[in-house]
Amino acid sequence: MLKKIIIIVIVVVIVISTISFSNFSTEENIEDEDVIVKSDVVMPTKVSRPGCEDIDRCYVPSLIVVEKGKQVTWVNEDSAFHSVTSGSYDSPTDIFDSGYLDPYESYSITFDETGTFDYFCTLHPWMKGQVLVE
Ligand SMILES: [Cu+2]
Repeated sequence: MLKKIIIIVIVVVIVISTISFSNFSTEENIEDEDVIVKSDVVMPTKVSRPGCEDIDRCYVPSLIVVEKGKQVTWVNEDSAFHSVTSGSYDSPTDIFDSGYLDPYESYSITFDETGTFDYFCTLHPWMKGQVLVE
């Protein structure tokens, strides 16, 4: 009987330590994620030359649908400067403007109003994207 109790105690201790260890690893993973910027939209390489608009890959994805109040993050993965500027090249709207984003720089905005927001790159007029806030 005593043997059984000892075995049960050992099993419980092993289970508890396994659970604590897995919790610890989860916390470590969250810390790692803070370092890496999670992108919703990417500016891929070579978009500083015309052509990406033909295959709809100047901003990827070129249309992003988000819920009202959610943040959208763009990451410039190209080796050239780019911007995320509201409106179109012919008529910018002054709602948001990232300014020139360095390679691997990110830009985030929270959309608090519903609607369709067109945006473009001030340096490369063929680069166009849309945010649909629902
Ligand atoms: Cu650009």
